[in-house]
Amino acid sequence: MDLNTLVSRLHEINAVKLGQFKLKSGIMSPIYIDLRVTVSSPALLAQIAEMMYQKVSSSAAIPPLVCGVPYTALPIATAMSIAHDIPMVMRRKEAKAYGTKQLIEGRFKEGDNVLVIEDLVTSGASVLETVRDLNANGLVVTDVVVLLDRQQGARQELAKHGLRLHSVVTMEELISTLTAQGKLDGPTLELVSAFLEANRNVTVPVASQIPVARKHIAYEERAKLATNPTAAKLFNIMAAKKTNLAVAVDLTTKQEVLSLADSIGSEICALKTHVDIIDDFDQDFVNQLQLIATKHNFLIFEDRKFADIGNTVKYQFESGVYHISKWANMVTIHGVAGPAIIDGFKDSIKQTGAGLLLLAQMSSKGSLCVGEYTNQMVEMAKQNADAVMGFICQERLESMTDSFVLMTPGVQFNSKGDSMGQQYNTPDYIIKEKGTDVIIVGRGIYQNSQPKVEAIKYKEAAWEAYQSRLSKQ
Ligand code: S5P
Repeated sequence: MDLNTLVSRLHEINAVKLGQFKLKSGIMSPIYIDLRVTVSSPALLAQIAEMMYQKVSSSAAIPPLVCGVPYTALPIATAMSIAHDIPMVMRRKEAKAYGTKQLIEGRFKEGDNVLVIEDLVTSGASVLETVRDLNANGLVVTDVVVLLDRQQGARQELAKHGLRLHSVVTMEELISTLTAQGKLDGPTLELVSAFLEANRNVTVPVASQIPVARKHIAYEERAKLATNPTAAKLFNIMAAKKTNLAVAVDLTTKQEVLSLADSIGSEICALKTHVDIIDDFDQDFVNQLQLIATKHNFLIFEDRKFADIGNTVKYQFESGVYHISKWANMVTIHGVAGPAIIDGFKDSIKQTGAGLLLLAQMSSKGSLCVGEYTNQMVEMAKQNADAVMGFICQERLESMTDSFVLMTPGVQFNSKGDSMGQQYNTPDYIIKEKGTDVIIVGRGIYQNSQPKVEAIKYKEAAWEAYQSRLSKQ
């Protein structure tokens, strides 16, 4: 298909729209190209993919993999992949739900080169987001192909990142073809031409720069970066005791919890409680637990999962039977009520230096703590970095800075899950592959006939995974 036919077909299917449109970059444009509509014209879609393939192959070697920028370019990439038998990989746009989901789907190996396919580029920001994720997974990108280059800075921006841009048609060519075909004239043509002139090769800010590959740094260094005192304390304990194991002691009598705490205390950095499941909870329990914690140098972590408005959680934290604020070094909170929940903790935290752990992701099947919710939890933490010490999460996200501690439950050696939706991963997978800091193990340890022996196994596995993560870079 030649350019003339392509432009007329795009015009016919209403992929070229005239009016006032806000582009992703924030710029207002009198012309908008909507290539999403091409999914309703499969023959045209296939021809577009072919034109893009020809364009790249005329000046560069076609890489062994293709990847479309989500979402508009996915069908184009698929069409090219099928027509030329080039395997495809897919980038997930959403933050992943939990451990097992990959950011890049498909089979590939480190160092594979990927051709990035996009419908059109303005600033190049969307392409760079995809390249960033591909790079983070060890894939290499040298070439990017688009149907339309809007000529608003993308070529230069991509070149800065060592990326060659191939485009089938430029905005200038599109406009001149439309004009020659009599589809653009009078004031509209003037408007469009003026817009093109004013915005030609203007480099608009790119929202998402490709970050320098993030290094894993040692826990003792992380302690220095921490903005919450309990986070610093925890990192220091982990480094000193050489353990990134926290144990969830979900037992229901004082005696059981205390004797397990004393027996495994030397192996752990934190002990997680659910005090509301202890039948005979009393102040003596707290006193004894604190003595054991001091003896073995671990922190007490009450997994209360506060979720109400600020005023209510203040009472729940400080009052009632448990007086959690008096003894817990750290507590978990949900973000459903919005950032104001944190205000409920501020008074007591100022005095005790305790830390809040935000539930950014959960280990249970079908958890709703995913995507935008997770992103907002990270934002919430950053806005309250004095009170928030870290996250309960299933993976280290780029947005989670090194000042936060990342703690992951849903860990067992020999089970994939329970009958009530819990999902398990191994210590090695969580610490090495998912990049979080602390494993939280419950039944894997306290239900074992030899909990101390088992705790040592978990401790060693998680510590080895951490060391290998540090030495890999
Ligand atoms: O997403 C989560 C968050 C938490 S805090 N999934 C979890 O399982 N937890 C807690 O971790 C849960 O309440 C329990 O205390 C522990 C996991 O226990 P296990 O017996 O399944 O290892």
